[in-house]
Amino acid sequence: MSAVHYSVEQFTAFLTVDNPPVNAISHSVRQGLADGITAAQKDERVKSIVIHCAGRSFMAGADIKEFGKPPQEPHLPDVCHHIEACNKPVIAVIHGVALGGGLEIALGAHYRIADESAQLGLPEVNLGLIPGAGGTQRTPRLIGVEAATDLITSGKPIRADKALTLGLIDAVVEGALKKAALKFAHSVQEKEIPKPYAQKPAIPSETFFEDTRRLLSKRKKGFEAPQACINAVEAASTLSFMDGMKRERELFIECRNSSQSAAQRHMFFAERESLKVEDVPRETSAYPIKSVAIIGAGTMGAGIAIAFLDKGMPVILKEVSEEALKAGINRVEMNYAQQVKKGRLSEAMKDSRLALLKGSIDYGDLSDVDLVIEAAFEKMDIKKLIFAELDKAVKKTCILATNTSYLDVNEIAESVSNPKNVIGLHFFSPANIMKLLEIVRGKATSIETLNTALQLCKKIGKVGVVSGVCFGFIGNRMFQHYQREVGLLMIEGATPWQIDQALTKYGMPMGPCAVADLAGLDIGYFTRQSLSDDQYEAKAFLLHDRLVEMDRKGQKTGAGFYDYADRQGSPSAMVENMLSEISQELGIERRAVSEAEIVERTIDALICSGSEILSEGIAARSSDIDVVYCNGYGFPRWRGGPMHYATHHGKAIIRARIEGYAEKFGNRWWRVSDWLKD
Ligand code: 3H9
Repeated sequence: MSAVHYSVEQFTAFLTVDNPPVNAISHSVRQGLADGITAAQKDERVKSIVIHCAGRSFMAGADIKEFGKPPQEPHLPDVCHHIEACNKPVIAVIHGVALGGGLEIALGAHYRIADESAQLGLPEVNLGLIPGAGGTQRTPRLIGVEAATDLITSGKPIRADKALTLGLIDAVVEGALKKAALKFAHSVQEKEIPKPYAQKPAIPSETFFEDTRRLLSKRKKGFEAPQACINAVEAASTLSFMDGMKRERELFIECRNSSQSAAQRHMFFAERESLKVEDVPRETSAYPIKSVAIIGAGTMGAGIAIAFLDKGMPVILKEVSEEALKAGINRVEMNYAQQVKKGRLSEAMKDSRLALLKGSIDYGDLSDVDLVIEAAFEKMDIKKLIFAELDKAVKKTCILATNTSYLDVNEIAESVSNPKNVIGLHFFSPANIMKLLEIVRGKATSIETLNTALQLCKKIGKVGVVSGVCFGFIGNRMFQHYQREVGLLMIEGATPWQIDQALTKYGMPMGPCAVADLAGLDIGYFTRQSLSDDQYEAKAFLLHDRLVEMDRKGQKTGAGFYDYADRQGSPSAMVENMLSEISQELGIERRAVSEAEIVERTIDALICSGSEILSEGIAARSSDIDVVYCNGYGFPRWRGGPMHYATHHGKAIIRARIEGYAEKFGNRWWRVSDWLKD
């Protein structure tokens, strides 16, 4: 059955695309549109043609699921040409979103109208692609090179009113869309068909393309697609339309076949898959969450509060004393004041958000909230006491969540009478900015509680991943192994700056030693105090611990791995000497460590522990681990996360390396689990 219906009303042919859920332009949509245009051209009753969509939106772009399969004719650029070449006026009528190929179809039409809620964009760059159906050639001709470059390289959609101002659409319409579509169609059916794409667009300045390339190479470091986007837009201003289209096609195919695009498409689906839990069917009920209390108003608690206030949810911040509470409220206020100062938020928005915030030092004030998130000290005794207090104070249906990064959620749940309502909600700092939310499912957590957390995650705009209970859950457990190899490489001969350089070259936004300095070396120090020697490789952290003990705790104390005269930091001769001493104490002869070894051992450590996590069922899918690493730990998205990287690089190669490490260093940490054997 065709995904495009043909009907005629009042001299107007309606081509209605109906391909739920988002009207992705699959083969059947392309064929249906091409056939519909041909039919309408021949249909004597028809004087104008409307392309519109059923369901919640206009077309959200090419069907990404078809990438990687053999392409089927008609290709999307040809469909757009066919629409453009039609001798009757074609009007695209947009509601919801018009994205990627969806907007390109609309650009092929002679006119575009949209309702007020519509959003239009070319997000291909987020998938490692460029717009490949004329978007890079028609957009600059319509709205100018600068605005088009912004739309195409940012990938961010714009609202209908802005699209109208830019000239991307012809009108914003109110009321019933079909009626407005007919009215517009009647108004243009006797007019000459516009041909806006004949002229080359003017170049804003001689250095525009070079400047933009330079800017993008900094802003989107490591990503190839933004550069391809700018090359395609440049072609629009130097070549004829048809030659520009050819150049766009070449660049599109190059991107589509690249490993970066495969990785970014993998991430697109991984982020949608991660909130699907096998034993939580769609019909599972969820508790309504209309208010939330946060226990602990430190940096993390305040960040979580902001994440909820930003979504218009009332928050009670609970602290142990008036003084601590005042400091916590101040953290939230300061954050909003900064946002206003930077022009990101209006004064009125700040006030309306702060009006939703209350403070308390009394558990009795939490009797009515729907969700409590505990963000207190990372100590089991403290957490148990808090949960026992909460058990007495909150209503029966209240969800009790802990933001612990490492501790046993099952043990915490033992402190309450209804452990079914207990769950881990592990936010990443700063909690109002970082996208990742690890949802930790305890052994008693009910599917209703879990489903509530899954729904909540979407509501507050986070990317969620469900983890089972283990020390550090998915992210921090793996990170500890990564840090272990960093520590071991240092005592074998590498310096912190050499390690940071190798890993930033690999694509990490910061090296692990610079990250540790930024977060504060004391954080890991306190966590390690609670571990026994058989839980971690103590010698790998000797330098870290000694630095903390001499008050070199990182940026906040002006020194850590690096010396900080400024935020950049510089290599420290003292740290290098300390490393030599540690190596000598351990009887290790320092040697030259190559960049390749640094990358391989640290990334292999992530993959090795990730595959162990999968074998134990802590993560449901390897792609969930990728979602954690790309959204919480800055793993380069264009590599698709450590597990995608392993698959792409070759599991057999990684497996052989791990077997080699096991032989050399022992199999305490280096073990090949099932996922790698697969
Ligand atoms: C392109 O157009 C290339 C052309 O320039 C050139 C070609 C030659 N295809 O996100 P949601 C699925 S590249 C296939 O949860 P929301 C999605 O996987 C494309 N499937 O909903 C999910 O499936 P499931 C450029 C797609 O309301 C379901 O739809 N376009 C596509 O939060 C619901 O999605 C883009 O990059 C697709 N294009 O957000 C737009 N899009 O239910 C990508 C979605 O099985 N899409 N699905 O998990 C989006 O940004 C969001 O999905 C959208 C809806 C805003 C549309």
